[in-house]
Amino acid sequence: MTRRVGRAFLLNHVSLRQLDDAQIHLSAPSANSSVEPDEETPTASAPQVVLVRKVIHVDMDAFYASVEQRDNPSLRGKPVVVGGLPEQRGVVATASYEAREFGVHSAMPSRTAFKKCPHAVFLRPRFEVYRAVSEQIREIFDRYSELVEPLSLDEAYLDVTVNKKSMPSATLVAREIRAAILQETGLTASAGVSINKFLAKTASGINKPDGLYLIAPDRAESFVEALPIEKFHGIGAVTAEKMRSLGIHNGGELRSWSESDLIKKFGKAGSYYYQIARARDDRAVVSNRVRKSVGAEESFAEDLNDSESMHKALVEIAETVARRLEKAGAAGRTLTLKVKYGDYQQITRSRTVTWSICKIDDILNIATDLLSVTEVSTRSVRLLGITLSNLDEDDDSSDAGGVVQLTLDLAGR
Ligand code: DCP
Ligand code: MG
Repeated sequence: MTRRVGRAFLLNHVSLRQLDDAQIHLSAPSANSSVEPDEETPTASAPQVVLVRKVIHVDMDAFYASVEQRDNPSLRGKPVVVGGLPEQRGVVATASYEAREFGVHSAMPSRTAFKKCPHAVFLRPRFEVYRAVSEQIREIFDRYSELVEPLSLDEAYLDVTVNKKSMPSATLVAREIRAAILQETGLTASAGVSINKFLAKTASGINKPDGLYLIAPDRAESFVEALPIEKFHGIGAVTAEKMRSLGIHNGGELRSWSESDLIKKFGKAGSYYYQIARARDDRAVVSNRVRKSVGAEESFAEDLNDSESMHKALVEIAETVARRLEKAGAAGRTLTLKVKYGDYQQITRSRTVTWSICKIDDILNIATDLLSVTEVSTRSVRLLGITLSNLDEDDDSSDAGGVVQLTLDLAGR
C-alpha cells in the first residue's frame, strides 16, 4: 500500500507508510545530486528518499487576440489589438503576435498602440467567449491532475507528479494537453515542464508561441545561471533595472549574493531571489477550488453622508469585484453587502439568486437594492464592501485515492 504525500515524487521504491514526513526531502535536487531525469534509481539498502515534483505551466498564446482570430478568419495573420479602443482612452489587453512586431503590448495605452500600428484591427474584448474557452481548458487540465492552480483565465500550474493517467512523463502530459487544447478549442498554448513552479513558468515562455520547453532536474541550476535577469519570473522591469545597476545581469551573478545582502537591497523579496537563483522553489501547486468568495471593500477617508457618493463608491467596488471574478474565472450565486456605519457598527445584507452573478451591472443592481434596506439614509457610512460567494468553481474535486508513481521520466524519452 502506498499513500499520497502531497504531490511529491518518490525516487526510490519505498513504501510511504514507513516514512515520517520529516524524512521527506522536498526541495529540488541540486546539480551535483545523482538525480537524472530518466533514471530509475535502484533501491538502496538504506533508502534515501528524494522527492521531486513534476510541474507544468500552461499559458495560452495571445489569448484574447487568438480567440478573435479563431472566430473571424479574416483576422488571421493580421495585427489584432484587443482592449479599449484608441478613441476611448483605453488600454491594450493583448495584441496578436503580428501586432507585437510593431511594439504593441498589454497595458499600453490603445492610442500609443494605434500610433505604432495604425493598420491593426482594434477590438473590444468579448469576455463571455474567453471565459467559455477558459472553462474548456480547465476541464482538459482536470483530466490530468487533481492539482490544478489557475492563475488567470488563460494559464495554470499543474502538478502532475501523481497524475490521473498514471503517465510517468510530465513532458508527454504537457504534449497531450497542448494537443487537446488545440483540437478542442482551435487555439494554441505553450507549456513549460520542470521540477517547480518558478522553473515551469519560466520554461513556458521560452518557446512561445505554440511551444514546449523542458528544464530537466540536472539542468536546472545551469539553466538559471545563464538566464538573463529580466527573464526571471517574479523579477519585474524595475527590479531588473536595479539589479543591473548592482552588476547583476544573470542568475549566476544573482547567485553570488548572500541572502542577507539581497534582503538588505530588496526587502522580503530578497529571500525569494536567493532561492530562485539556486533553481529552488518549494511552493506547492494549490488547487484554487478551496476559494470560497471573491470580494472587495473600501474604507473612506471621510464618512459618506449622501446617496450620490455612496452610489459612486459602490460602482467602484462593483467594478473591482467584477474584475476579480473575471480574473478568477468565477461567478457566484450569493452577494453580500457589508456596511460599516460612522459609529463602527457593522452589518451585512445578503441575497442568493438562482443564476451566477459575475457582470458589473448585476453586481451593482443587487448591491444597490441591498443598500436600500440598510439605514444609510439616516446614518453616515465609513466602509462599504461587496462579496460574491457560492462560487461556481466551489470544491467539486473527488479524491480517487493515491497511487505514487515510482519512475521518474521528466523528459519522456
Ligand atoms: N490581459 C489583460 N491585461 C493585461 C495582461 C493580460 O487584460 N495587462 C488579458 C489579455 C490576455 C490574457 O489576459 O490575452 C492573458 O494574458 P497573458 O499575459 O497570458 O498574455 P497573452 O495570452 O495575451 O499572450 P502570451 O502569448 O504572451 O501569453
Ligand atoms: Mg497567455
